[in-house]
Amino acid sequence: MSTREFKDVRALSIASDAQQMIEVARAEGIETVWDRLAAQQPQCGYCALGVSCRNCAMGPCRIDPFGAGPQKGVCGADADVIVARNLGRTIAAGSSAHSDHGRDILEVFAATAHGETNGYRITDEAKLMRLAAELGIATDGRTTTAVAVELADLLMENYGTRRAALSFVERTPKVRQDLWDSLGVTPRGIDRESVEMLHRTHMGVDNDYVNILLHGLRTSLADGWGGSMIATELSDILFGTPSPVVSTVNLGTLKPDMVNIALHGHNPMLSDVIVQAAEDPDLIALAHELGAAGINLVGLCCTGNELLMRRGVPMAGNHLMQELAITTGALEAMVVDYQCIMPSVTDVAKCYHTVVISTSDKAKFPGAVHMSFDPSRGMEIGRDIVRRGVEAFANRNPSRVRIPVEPVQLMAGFSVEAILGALGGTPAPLVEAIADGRIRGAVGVVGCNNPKLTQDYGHVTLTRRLIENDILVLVTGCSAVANGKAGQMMPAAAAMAGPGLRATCEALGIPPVLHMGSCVDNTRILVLAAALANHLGVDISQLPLAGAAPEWYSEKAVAIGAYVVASGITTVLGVEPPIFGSRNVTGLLAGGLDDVVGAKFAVEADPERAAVIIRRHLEAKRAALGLPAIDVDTIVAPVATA
Ligand code: BF8
Ligand code: SF4
Repeated sequence: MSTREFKDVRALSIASDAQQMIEVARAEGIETVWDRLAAQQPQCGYCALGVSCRNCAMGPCRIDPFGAGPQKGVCGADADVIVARNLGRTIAAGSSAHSDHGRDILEVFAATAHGETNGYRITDEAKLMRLAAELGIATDGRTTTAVAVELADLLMENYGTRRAALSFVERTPKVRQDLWDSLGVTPRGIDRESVEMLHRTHMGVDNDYVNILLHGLRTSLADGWGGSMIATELSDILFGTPSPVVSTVNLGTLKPDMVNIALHGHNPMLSDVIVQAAEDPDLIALAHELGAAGINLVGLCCTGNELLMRRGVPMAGNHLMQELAITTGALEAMVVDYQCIMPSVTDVAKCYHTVVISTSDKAKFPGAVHMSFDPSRGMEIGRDIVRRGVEAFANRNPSRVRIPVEPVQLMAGFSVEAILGALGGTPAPLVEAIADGRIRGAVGVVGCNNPKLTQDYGHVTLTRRLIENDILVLVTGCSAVANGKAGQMMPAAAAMAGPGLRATCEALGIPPVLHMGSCVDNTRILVLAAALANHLGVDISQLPLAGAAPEWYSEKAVAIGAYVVASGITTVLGVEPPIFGSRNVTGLLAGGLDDVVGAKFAVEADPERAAVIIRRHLEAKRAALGLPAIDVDTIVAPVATA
């Protein structure tokens, strides 16, 4: 690596484990995501504004944002069309990623229903029956298998062109369904909307930026109320619906005397079997033979969240920790499925004894061992993977093992079922607490890490400001991991909350920051929002709710933001999306959309100011509902001391 001025690690991450391991990587000459970001500077200004297009071979084209150069691409597309098309394709990619994950779960569910899998069963039969009944499938006197087969068929139809609306659209308030119908954005088929977006954004199809953006909302809704929701619901049925569980988080979850295997990616269908396989006495005996005290599984990213939520598996870290987990020298294997897995992990692994094991035929990694996943031999493959990890322990160099911190405790497992259970089976107590002002509202703080921002600072700071102002925070994905590392997710963290939220949390024994799962589990937040709206007989957009993605990076996050807004929940982004090259697109998304769907986007990189935007928004919603509200002009950011 070339000699370069390194930034102070405190500017890169607020997490001590990350700071220490970045120093180790630097000392050992191991390149990380932060080094590559620095090497990419300056990044392309046209792309950052969204005004470059390479959709056809007459291009690539770009629009001069200062007005001096070209204002149209070769085909005649202007900045509005180019920005809208790029955003539309981003939403389609994100929606496709979630929805294809949902399809993989659905296929395993269908195969399990037909008795064709090994290592799987219907774990939550009651949820299966509940869901089937909700979707109009007869359940009385029928076997689990018969109901599961019919449910699988019905949900498969949701992917294609055989429906006028996706099944789960019915979960939204009628007034929202009517609104979507009137706008022509009711999602019809999960695959269909993404394919149609690719069609519309081909040269010379949809040349109206408003029309493209509306279809962008429809494409995202096919994710939120479709593919992602199917992933969540069926994962619960197959692997169990989460309930509160205490576990640990950060790189301290790696154990110096044990075989450490990290499960990284997004889909629980293989990793859940691996958790079972790791209990195999023969494999544990093999670990002992090689001198290890046992087998320690940890999670990374959303596969980690899935396992944490359902099985209490410790969480090693969020997105920016994947390379650093290897630099501990204590990781025998990193088992990856798909999404958010940096291609660089195999490069870092080459500097250690770590084996990277890829498992999905749609996600191969040069330098990894590929062990193709097949649900008909699930348990056997799970055992083979764990054995591979155990065998790698023999190659460990103990002098290179550096585990930087002690783990921190966190509570996870807040499915909607668990939250309603804690409330006594109905949203009424939560509604009452919101109505009388003990809780001012609820905010979903979700999404990724992005090396452009100090890791975890946005998540942790925004969350702190919200809870201290009596706002309940719901977290998923990499945000949840950040909050967990910062100690915001144990019941004792109620002491950090304002008096109303604190009293409510203490009465229920819950933290003020509720871990609702992986990124596909953002649909749990949608379901909860719809349940609150239906309970009150109002639209989702009338509720004192907001979304935030302080450190987002991925196309999936764009799809999530779009479906949250299209569902009526205003969302604040901490990283600029590439739309600012079009004043019209920006104006619509950050302004006019409020009149269309009752919610809009805001962009604010400073979490202190984002907290102010959100608090003002919640109080305005409270006032409109006739609830006691704080004068928004009195809500201001703390004066910076640095
Ligand atoms: O789906 S939050 S970095 S790991 S995209 Fe990825 Fe973002 Fe993390 Fe999970 Ni979600
Ligand atoms: Fe250029 Fe139009 Fe082709 Fe895009 S679609 S590359 S703007 S000619």
